[in-house]
Amino acid sequence: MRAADPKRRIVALSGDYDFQFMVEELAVGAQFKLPYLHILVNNAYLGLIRQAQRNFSMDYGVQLSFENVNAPELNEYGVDHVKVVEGLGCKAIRVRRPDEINPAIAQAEKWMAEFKVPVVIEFILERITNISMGTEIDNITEFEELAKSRADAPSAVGLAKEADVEKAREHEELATSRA
Ligand SMILES: Cc1ncc(C[n+]2csc(CCOP(=O)(O)OP(=O)(O)O)c2C)c(N)n1
Ligand SMILES: [Mg+2]
Repeated sequence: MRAADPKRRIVALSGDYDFQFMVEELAVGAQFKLPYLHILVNNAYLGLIRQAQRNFSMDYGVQLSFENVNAPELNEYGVDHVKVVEGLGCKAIRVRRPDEINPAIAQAEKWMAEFKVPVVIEFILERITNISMGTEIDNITEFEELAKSRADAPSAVGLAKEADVEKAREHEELATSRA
């Protein structure tokens, strides 16, 4: 895409596993100077497959986590994607907190302009979350209670301002009372 359109902003999005099985493509981006922004959402899991296995009470062969002897600071998130990306001639930044996102994007844009290579921003996510899904937009299954307060999802919603959470709760109550 970048080769065909040298100007437009390009953003790719992948999970950690689909990133790992196409990772060699990054070297091609470095080789031919094809800058784009790649967002990598890392839950150290084949998350969708883990969720599908719940019906069989299984959590088998879908974990990507392990203690990386070269990178203990990853806290058992396994592959050190930043080092892999750098090894392939590209640039990478790891983000753990929402307030790091905007500075990371600004840094990525600088690097793309300067080095003309792909830049990966890795977001470290919670390892286990169940995605809402269904056959129709009005037939969505929630696999767990909606997170309504900090206590429900301390590492996610807990980072939102309490006022925003309150607003979301009011909105939901209104929608329920209309239904
Ligand atoms: C080429 C290919 N191989 C295998 C699959 C089957 N598959 C669907 S989702 C998935 C796991 C993806 O894991 P990850 O990228 O970490 O995303 P997550 O579900 O954790 O967000 C796999 C292997 C596929 N869709 N395409
Ligand atoms: Mg994953």
